[in-house]
Order: sequence, then structure tokens, then C-alpha cells
Amino acid sequence: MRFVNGRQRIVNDAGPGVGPNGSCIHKRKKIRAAWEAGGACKAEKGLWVMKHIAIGIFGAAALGLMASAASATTLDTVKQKGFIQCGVSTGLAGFSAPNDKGEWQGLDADFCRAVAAAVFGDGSKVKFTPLSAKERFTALQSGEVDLLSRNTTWTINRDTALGLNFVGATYYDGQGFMINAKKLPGVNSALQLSGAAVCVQSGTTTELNLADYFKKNKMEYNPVVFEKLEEVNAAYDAGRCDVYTTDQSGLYGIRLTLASPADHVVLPEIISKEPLGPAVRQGDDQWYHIVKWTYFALLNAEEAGITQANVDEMKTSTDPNVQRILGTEPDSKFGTDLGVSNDWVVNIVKAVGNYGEMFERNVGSGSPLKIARGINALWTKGGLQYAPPIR
Ligand SMILES: N[C@@H](CCC(=O)N[C@@H](CS)C(=O)NCC(=O)O)C(=O)O
Repeated sequence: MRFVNGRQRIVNDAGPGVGPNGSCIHKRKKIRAAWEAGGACKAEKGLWVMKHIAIGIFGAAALGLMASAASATTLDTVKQKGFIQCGVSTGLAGFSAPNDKGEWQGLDADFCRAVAAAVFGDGSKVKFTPLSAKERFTALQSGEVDLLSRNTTWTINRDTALGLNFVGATYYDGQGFMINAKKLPGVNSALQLSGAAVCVQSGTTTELNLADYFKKNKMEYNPVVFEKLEEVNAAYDAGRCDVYTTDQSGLYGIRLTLASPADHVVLPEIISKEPLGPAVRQGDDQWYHIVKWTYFALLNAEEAGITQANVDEMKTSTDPNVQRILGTEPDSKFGTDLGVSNDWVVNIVKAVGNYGEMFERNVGSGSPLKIARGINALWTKGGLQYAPPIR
């Protein structure tokens, strides 16, 4: 097989992750040097000492403020501002993308609404921050967003060194390849891709798995790397690379946005495990539990047959499991133990439906993507989606 794009073209390598900003340290050093210089001048010595005392007092006050800000939980700050700031993608169909009215739609966007419904009883109390792959972790670490719900793979590095806590896998995925079948007739396996130019987004597990896969199979490839999704999509659509690789769900979403979707086929190989899920910052157990149990509530609701349409009716159910889930059993306190109201699951399901409904509406049969439930079916239906009980 001869590939049209056989030349090495690394278009925009994002490089390593963003570290802490050193410019403040530099500024602080400069200020200190200026103070020391002031201290050397005899006439200003008294003033210098007074200034240092004042700095000490203000510094202590500032530290006090910082300490109280640090001890304010995410739930407190979210409640105070009245909404959840949710980090999403810049626009990936099925997961998080604005519609023509500018409303964010998709499985990840709806998960943000589910958390808002648990916290506020109102799924609309969310603001969305679109983030590229490279920007997403800094946005969560710095507190710019309260929650990252952005087709992000749960890995050990992200769960430890990056200071995040993943709450689970809201979508079990794997990495795949897409080609333009008109341009590459006869290619029906990724193992035929040696020598190909491969479009990929930087700052992703995709980039790393791609290297592993070609190395393991002793094949050559030319990475064509961009930071922004629209750049990768445009390059692939313009035929600047032979192959597009990302999470398989992403390929189906991206295919819909291409000039002629029907020309493109997703190859059968899945080369990695990509458990995609929401993540929060480490160090705030209560918030972690709220987000984690929102996910489990969505699954438990589906398993118990509680839907957006029947949730009000289900409130009168005498089934003890349904009563525990919906907070209708006498002396129910699972919600308040979590830090939300006892009807939190009622509010979640009213806002977005149960997990199955969210799946079908956004990526499944009710969506243009038409992805089968597959391994994302409930464990009771042979899938991997399994939640601990509400009891
Ligand atoms: N799941 C992988 C890949 C996630 C990813 O960022 N994929 C790209 C390509 S589908 C994407 O969603 N881009 C959207 C954007 O940058 O807004 C990861 O967590 O590293």
C-alpha cells in the first residue's frame, strides 16, 4: 500500500503539560530585591521596618483568607455562586457540543446537568467551559472548573500524579482508526496502515497509544499532530492525512461533521482501553462522593426501571429498593448524608433521565451517532455498567 501523505509532518506539537507559572516567583523576588535596596538606605530604614511589619500583618491576614478559601469545600463554593462550572470538550458530537441555539448537548454535558440537579434540584444550574485536550487538566487543577466531564480517559497517571479523582467510567470506549475508503480502497484493517500519515490530537492518550500500536506491530507512521479539534478535523477532511485516530465513539461523532461522511469507514481494530469518565480535584471527598454517586444514581435508576416519564409515579412505589433510591422510604437520609436533599435522585432523573435514557438520546438509537449499547449495557444485560447499591 502506498500512502499519499507519506512525509513526516508534525504540524503543531503541543509539548509537555503546563506546569505552575513561575512568573509570580520571579515577580516576588524582584519586589523583595527592591525592598532590600530600600533597607540599605539609612534615611528610609525606619520606613522600611514599618513597611515590613505592615507586610507581616497583611501577609498573615492574606494567609488567613487563603486558609479559609482552601477549607471552603467545592460544594460550598458551588452553592454560593449558584451553579456548577463544568469543563467539557470544545465540540464533540454525542458527548459535548453546542446545538444551533448554543445549548450544550451530549452525554458529558448531561452528566454536568445531573450533578446540578443533585445539588440544586435544577439541572439548568450549570455553566460550560469548552476545553481542548491540553487545557483540560490545568482547568480542573486550578479551580477554573468544578468538574471535568469531557470524554477523558481514566488512567493511573491522571488519577495520581495529576491530582485528579475519576468517579467511574460513564462510557467504556477504545481507540480506533478511520480512513477515507474512496482514497484507500482495499484497506480493511489497521495492520495495513504502515507508512500512513495519521491525524491525531495532542495531549491525549490517543497520541501515546498510536505510538505503542505501530511500534508493537513494527510499522512506520507519520504523526500529523494538532492541538485543536477543528484543526485535526479540517486536516483529515482536506486529505492531509490518510488516517484519523481517536476514541471510537469520537470517530463516529467526527465522521458526521465531514464533507461526505459516507466515504469514511471506521476500521474494526480497537487498540486500547479508554474508560471515559468525569473527574474532580483530589482533596475534597464530599464533592467526589456527590459526583460519583450521581453517576451511580443514574445507573441504579435504570436498573430499577425509573425513567424521566415515570419518576413521579415511582415515588408512590412500595418496592423498598425504589423507595431507597428515590428517598421516599420513612426516615430516608441517604441524600442528606451525601450533602444534598433526599429527593436528589428524583431531581437527577427528572433533569436528564436515567443512564440508559441519557445514552440513547445522546449517542445511541435516538441520536445521529446510533452507537449500540454494547459493553455500556448494564451488568444485568451483559455489559460493564454496574453501580454499588443505594442502601
Ligand atoms: N480519551 C482520550 C482522548 C480525548 C480527546 O480529547 N479526544 C479528542 C479527539 S475526539 C477530543 O475530544 N477533542 C475535543 C476538543 O479538543 O474539544 C483522552 O482522554 O486523552
